[in-house]
Amino acid sequence: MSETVRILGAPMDYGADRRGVDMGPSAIRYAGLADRLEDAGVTTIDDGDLSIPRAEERDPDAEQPADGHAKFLREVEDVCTRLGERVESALENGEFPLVLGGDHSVAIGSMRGSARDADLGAIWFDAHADLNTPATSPSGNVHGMPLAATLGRGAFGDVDWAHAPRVREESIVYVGLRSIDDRERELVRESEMTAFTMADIDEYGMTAVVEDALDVATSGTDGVHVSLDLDWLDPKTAPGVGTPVRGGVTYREAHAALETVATRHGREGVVRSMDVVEVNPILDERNETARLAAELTASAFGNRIL
Ligand code: Z70
Ligand code: MN
Ligand code: MN
Ligand code: MN
Repeated sequence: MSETVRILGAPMDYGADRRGVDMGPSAIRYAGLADRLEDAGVTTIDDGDLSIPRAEERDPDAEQPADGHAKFLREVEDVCTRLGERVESALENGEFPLVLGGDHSVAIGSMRGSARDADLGAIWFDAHADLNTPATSPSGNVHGMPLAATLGRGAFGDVDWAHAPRVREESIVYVGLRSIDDRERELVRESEMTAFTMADIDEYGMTAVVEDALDVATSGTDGVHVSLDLDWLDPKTAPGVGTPVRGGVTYREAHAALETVATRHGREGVVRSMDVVEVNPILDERNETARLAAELTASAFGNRIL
């Protein structure tokens, strides 16, 4: 029986400074996401986009934690609550929820929904650690905080993320980490998360790293959430992102990584949910980052040449 993927658009840019990631869902769809997924043998249903008020209509600092800064906190919470409900009901229908961001704070909603009825592991394909709290964040941007929010770390003021108690630190794995804030480095070092940096990919190769990451994320869990931040790739390959960091993953490494995920998913059905985030069409070159996002998602569902 073929897998049914429910596409959930979350055109949210509250969590990032560079405007434009709210156009990510349209750009990824326009780049042929549904066709690429159908090439991979998957049935797709597109839910369209969540309705999200424009940032200009809101005050980023209307509600702030006593200690620290988290812009548009209430707005992010509202979107993530609605998104989490959609993710949960897709899973209850036996479908695979695929969330299109938007900035990376959408992952708070994806993981909350995915972890509601399951112990969840996660693989974080990202240049960044996204483990800041409002107190440690240098920017106040919530897209640098989704893992802290999910783990219930840090004080987010009155905002209760109703965080998924079923995501444990030891089930979270970074792949491709290469940009980390000073205070965040301590948080990662002291955590029980597993971190594979770009140096680990150089040393062991992408396929071996992703195999290990899957072993960690599946151990003692009911399934894995895959979070793909396009700034994971090298900016020469994926220029359409808000926070480019040089020295990233190549085109071939990226496909190899997602194909490794697909192989394991095909055998064991281990992946429950996925998000594809941080595509910024304004900064892109002829939609190539969005096209890459669509292709890599298809690779994650087993698309092959032969
Ligand atoms: C920085 C911060 C970040 C994504 C940038 C950057 C975080 N650590 N995350 N781009 N996706 O502001 O917290
Ligand atoms: Mn990120
Ligand atoms: Mn339920
Ligand atoms: Mn990132």
